[in-house]
Amino acid sequence: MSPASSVPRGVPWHQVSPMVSSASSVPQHPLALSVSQRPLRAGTIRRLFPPKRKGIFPPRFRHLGRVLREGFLPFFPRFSGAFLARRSRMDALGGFACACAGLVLLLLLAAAHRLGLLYQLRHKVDPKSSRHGGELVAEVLRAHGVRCLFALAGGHVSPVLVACEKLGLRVVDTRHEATAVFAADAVARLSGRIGVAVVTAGPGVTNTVTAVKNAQMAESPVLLLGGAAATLQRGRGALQEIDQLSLFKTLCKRRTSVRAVRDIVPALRQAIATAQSGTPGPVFVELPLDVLYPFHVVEKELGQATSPGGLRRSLVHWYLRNYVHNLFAGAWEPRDMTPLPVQVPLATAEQVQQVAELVSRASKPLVLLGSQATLPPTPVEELRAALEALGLPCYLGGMARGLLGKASALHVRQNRRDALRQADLVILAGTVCDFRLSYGRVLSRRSTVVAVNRDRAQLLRNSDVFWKPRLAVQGDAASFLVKLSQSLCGYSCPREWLEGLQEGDRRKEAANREKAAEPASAHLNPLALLHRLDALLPDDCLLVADGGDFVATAAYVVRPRAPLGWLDPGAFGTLGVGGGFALGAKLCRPEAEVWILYGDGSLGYSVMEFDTFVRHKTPVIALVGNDACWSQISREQVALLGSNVACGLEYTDYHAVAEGLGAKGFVVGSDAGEGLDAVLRAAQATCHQGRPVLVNALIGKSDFRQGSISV
Ligand SMILES: Cc1ncc(C[n+]2csc(CCOP(=O)(O)OP(=O)(O)O)c2C)c(N)n1
Ligand SMILES: [Mg+2]
Repeated sequence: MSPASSVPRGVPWHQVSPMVSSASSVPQHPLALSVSQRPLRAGTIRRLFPPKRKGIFPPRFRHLGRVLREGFLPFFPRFSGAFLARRSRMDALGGFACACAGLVLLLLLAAAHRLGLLYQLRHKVDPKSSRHGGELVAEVLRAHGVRCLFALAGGHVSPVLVACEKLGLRVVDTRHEATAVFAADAVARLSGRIGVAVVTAGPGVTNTVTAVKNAQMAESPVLLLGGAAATLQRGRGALQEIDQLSLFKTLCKRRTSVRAVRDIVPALRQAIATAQSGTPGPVFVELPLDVLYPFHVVEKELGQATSPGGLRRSLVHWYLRNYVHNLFAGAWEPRDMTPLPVQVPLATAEQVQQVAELVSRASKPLVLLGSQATLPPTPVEELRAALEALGLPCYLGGMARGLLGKASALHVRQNRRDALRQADLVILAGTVCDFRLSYGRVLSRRSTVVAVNRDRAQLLRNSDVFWKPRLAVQGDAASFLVKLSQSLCGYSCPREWLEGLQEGDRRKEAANREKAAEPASAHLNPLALLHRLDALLPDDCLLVADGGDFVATAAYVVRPRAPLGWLDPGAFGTLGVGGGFALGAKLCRPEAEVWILYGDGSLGYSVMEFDTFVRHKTPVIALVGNDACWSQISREQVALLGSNVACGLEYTDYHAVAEGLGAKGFVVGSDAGEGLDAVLRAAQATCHQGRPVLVNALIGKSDFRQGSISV
């Protein structure tokens, strides 16, 4: 039997021959068969090529290793000793040549693959086509049910905007990129679809960072499309070039830079599915200039930078030409654009049953619903019906405000801390034990706590220190509550407990009304203003909250009328969301009366968007609680540190600013001002006539929020 045939197939050479003592026992590569027979000592082989751990390299690499080993060894007599002496120089040269040829072939194939030459063999370029990547972007968006997108123009993204317009998607251009993302965030929250913002490269993208982080904290599925320098000009000093993917590393669930036109569709489908799956959040897709413009434009700009002449120039010319062809190879082949499935984690039937048993045994159960409970796929109306069927008292926070309508016997609004102290069962449905629940410290050690959240980190936030769940369910809160209500059919909550909580609400609200009746130091009492607003709001209204003390006061006084009737920034506490949120909201619900409750400080971030409201015929009403101060900060800064530095503002004529931008402005609260009700009604009437309105309400100080935290 020849040495070669004694080696079992598929077994690595070094494993077959641990001890080599004679020529007949040395397993040899066919290339080496006629080489002289003096044995290479086993120790030498092992030292030079220690056995590799099984399974690290795929078989083709192991084979390559063998070829290299046997081809190269003869050229290193110092190492291979007697082995070489027994092989003819010619055979060794042959082996070496074959190994080199194999290596070169491999390298050539790798280079051809990298340059796209192999792909181009099967997928052609159509140099005459005037189609461009922006069209593919628009088609994917339309296939995903996107009806409007928010943008601020830039040459890098013009093809996307033009294609979307052509396809009938509404392109709403804002005055700041952050507004575009805030608006997309609002659309995502209200419509249950992906919200889309398109911004230009560099500063356009960097301007969105705060809004993207806000969407991440609010678990809102936003697709941010950013322009970028041409792939070919990366690192060569292109206009507005910056490493955008790194920027979003900690902010987005997925970041992709599209490398060729053919990759646009799969990249977008995957990004959208990722944004909506699990715990929703923002995703970023970077679309470089040369994957968005038509072939002839890209070729002109990039492909023929140098005309042939001399080898070096010819090579550069060939490289550029091939690069551009590879960008467009297979670009217009038909591709599936339909949405990929969205994954939603669900509670198990056993978990639901366990909680049903806990509820039926509890005498003082309580549900705390957070924003996550409003996420699709469960429609909010179905969740509302489930909560009403369950009959458990509920506190509603964030986007869940309004879930039970304007006046529900189950909706408890006040004295949450006291209620939590007394409750024997607390269900945290999408509510997180972060600063809003004093990191879990407000939960009583005596209460049984059940937490439901899609996100594991949020589910268990601070459970290692301040609280402990009896059951932690990683799943969707809304569908969990729907199933719970089904398994508790016929259950009724102990009456005394519910009535006690309702009585607490009545007492607190009576006290608030008394406070509202007190005259303010100057101008309007903010509580009185907000009570009047609450009295005048129609059932079909939507409230956007953007401010400090004034807006936080409103959260206690003004009652959202229906599910998804309240939008606030969420856990990131970002000032400046108002303009964008209202824009997105009005586009989703054109019939609704959309009110922005602004602090005067917060208004400054997005007051320019009145221009957008006017141009895009999105009539909203802004009510500005103008106290000439960044009061929420000032309140504690002065008390604790003794200075109002950087917290003072003026009673500025913001209504005049709005008028200057084409909206209608009112002022109320000044001595010469009209009656409050009359102004609010006039604002509503103007809005219904199609004109955006700003009511500049001058307000005095109130101690309503004394002791509230702002850090
Ligand atoms: C982008 C951003 N900057 C700063 C803050 C800090 N901050 C929180 S509340 C607040 C004051 C808000 O003032 P205003 O909008 O006038 O409302 P007021 O408290 O006076 O009612 C500030 C500056 C923030 N939350 N977000
Ligand atoms: Mg203020």
